[in-house]
Amino acid sequence: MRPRLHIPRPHRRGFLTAAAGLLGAAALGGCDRFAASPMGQRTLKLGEDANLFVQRLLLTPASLAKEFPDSEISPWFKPNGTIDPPDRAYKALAATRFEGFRLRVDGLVERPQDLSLSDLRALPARTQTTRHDCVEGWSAIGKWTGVPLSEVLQRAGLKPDARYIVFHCADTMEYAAGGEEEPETDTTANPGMEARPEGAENQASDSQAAGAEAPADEGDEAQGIPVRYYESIDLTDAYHPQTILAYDLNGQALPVSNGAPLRLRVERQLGYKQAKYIMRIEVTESLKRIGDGGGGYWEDRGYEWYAGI
Ligand SMILES: Nc1nc2c(c(=O)[nH]1)N[C@H]1C(S)=C(S)[C@@H](COP(=O)(O)O)O[C@H]1N2
Ligand SMILES: [Mo]
Repeated sequence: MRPRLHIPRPHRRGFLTAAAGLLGAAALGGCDRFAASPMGQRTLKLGEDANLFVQRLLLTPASLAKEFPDSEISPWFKPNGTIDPPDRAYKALAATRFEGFRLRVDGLVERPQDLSLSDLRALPARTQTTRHDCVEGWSAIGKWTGVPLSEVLQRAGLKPDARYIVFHCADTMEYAAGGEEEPETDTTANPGMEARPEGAENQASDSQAAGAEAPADEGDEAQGIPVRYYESIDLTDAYHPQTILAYDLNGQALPVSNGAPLRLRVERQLGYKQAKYIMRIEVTESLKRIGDGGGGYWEDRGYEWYAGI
């Protein structure tokens, strides 16, 4: 399946130009002040400031997902898909409450980053109460707090060829046989329904229960190569103000079941885009060489890459 951009390439420039036009009229908090200041005029150019500029352009009310009052927060945010990654490396991190966690940011960036949870919490934060919609047909409203993805990307600095942001997750979904035939996968499964094809999690926990040494994160002859969850978005969504790397849910540290220590919120898309257990963010020019090239674990199994709500 070919990934599709939300805004077809030829229209993208038009969209940004239109957004720029709105800048003159709309009151955008610090933005209009910045743009109007002599300093702003001078610094709104290509380079470092392009990130900020694009981010501000996208802060138009029409493009925001609906946000809800606290009174509408769901009493329980149903965990779905992987709820307890079987991977040994992940379990080790979870055991120390993610003290050793470092979010790796690499690929087409000027300055690769390794950010601890306290690094991430020290960056500007955004809180948003939004509705999550799973293709399975259920919804939940949660209050998410995290760092805008744009902040992290700005620190890393995108190279000119950057077009996609790929989220590599900790959780193994299945094992691929190395060098042999593709293992049979259940293409009828809905994201979140039977998210783990038979065996993956059980294999890992069974072998652990039995005291075997087989690591879920390195693969071996018996289990094959781990296929982990991954997702991707384009730069338009990456710089959207509601696109955050969330570390809190409803004012508490994100539970493991909902994606601890860090999960994506990309609010104008469906549940399966909301990558949990993010370990690494890779900036790429193309999605072709990642996974099976569809742009995500479920996309590789036939689901839409742009899963707009
Ligand atoms: N790493 C990872 N991210 C994931 C999934 C998963 O299995 N693994 N499932 C997706 C699906 S289908 C949904 S609906 C949401 C569920 O998020 P929740 O557990 O917070 O409800 O996570 C998405 N992100
Ligand atoms: Mo889902």
